[in-house]
Amino acid sequence: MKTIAAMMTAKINAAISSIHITGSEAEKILAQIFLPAKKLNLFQTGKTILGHIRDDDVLIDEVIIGCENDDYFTINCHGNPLIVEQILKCLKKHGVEIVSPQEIISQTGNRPVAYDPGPERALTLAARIAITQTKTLLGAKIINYQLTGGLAAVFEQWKKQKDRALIKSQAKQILHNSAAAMKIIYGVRIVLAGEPNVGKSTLLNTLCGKDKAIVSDIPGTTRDWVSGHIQTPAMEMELIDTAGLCKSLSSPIDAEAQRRTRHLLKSADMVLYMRCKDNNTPDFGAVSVLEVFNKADILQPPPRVLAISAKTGTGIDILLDEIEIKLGVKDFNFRQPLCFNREQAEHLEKLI
Ligand SMILES: Nc1nc2c(ncn2[C@@H]2O[C@H](COP(=O)(O)OP(=O)(O)O)[C@@H](O)[C@H]2O)c(=O)[nH]1
Ligand SMILES: [Mg+2]
Repeated sequence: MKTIAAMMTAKINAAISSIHITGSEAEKILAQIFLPAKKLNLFQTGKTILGHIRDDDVLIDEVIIGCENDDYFTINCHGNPLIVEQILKCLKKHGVEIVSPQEIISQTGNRPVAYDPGPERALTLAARIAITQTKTLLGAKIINYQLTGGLAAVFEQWKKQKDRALIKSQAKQILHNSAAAMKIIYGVRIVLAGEPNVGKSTLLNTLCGKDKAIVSDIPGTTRDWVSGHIQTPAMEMELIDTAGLCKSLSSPIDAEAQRRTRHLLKSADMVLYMRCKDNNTPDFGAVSVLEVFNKADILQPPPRVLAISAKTGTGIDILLDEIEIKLGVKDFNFRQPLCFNREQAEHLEKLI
């Protein structure tokens, strides 16, 4: 097995960052770049060793090396992305291939793990990867539940189940509920759409709590799309403010802005269609649409519509609630069998 390493922690300034290295040459390479503080028996499984990483004779950082296995080590260095980068460069110089955390997890998952033998390993492995990617704590709960109850339990039942129709209907139900679970785990993209001047940029700014997009009463102010991330109780939403949809275009730049808006609309999990008058909502094809009437502080909304004021913030809490309801993530019960990645969902589709 070739020797690979990955940065396992985020690229931020923190107390500690962790690089994992594994492979047949891992120990040999570490011995070349690591100078222990005390001369001990080097690299005994289960031990941690304090020392320095050196690139030739230049000291990079004081680190603690954890010896997880004969061929698996963790380098726990100070949490500065510049230091991590230096260590990775040094490893690369010694022939180590730098890979993603997911890759190192799946590579090492191929060999026996003492506490997790048997076919459940695939699920455990997928969970380890997904847990590094989830955008919410609820997402982590969903993933972890699948290992004990959830998917693991259902697979056990299915192995003994003779009634194929029952398996099929259960699989369909799981697949259906998993759509919301995936949104909770990986987040959603919501595109703000509507005619110029309805308050799309104002809403983005209000939701993000920042002046991200330029607000003005001149129609066509927003041309390049602007995005922001916000967290609701269940999800992370990427909100995208777009150029207003309009039929009359005054310049090629406007035409390009419209083209980009239409492209973004296709990639959305949901369109938030904003308006300030009683017009019809355009057809957005298969994408789910939530309609909202804005400027309720100065205009009279038609009956039975979700009315807000992006400017004053009135109705914003209800709007966030409605978004969660529409996407099926509100008060989501994580204690149920759910797919937490695309591959699992594809397996279920095939099974059905
Ligand atoms: N009274 C009031 N004015 C708003 C509201 N939302 C936006 N506006 C105003 O409407 C104009 C257009 O807003 P903007 O966010 O740029 O609209 P966009 O073209 O859809 O992005 C600006 O003058 C905003 O201050 C609102 O809820 N109430
Ligand atoms: Mg705008």
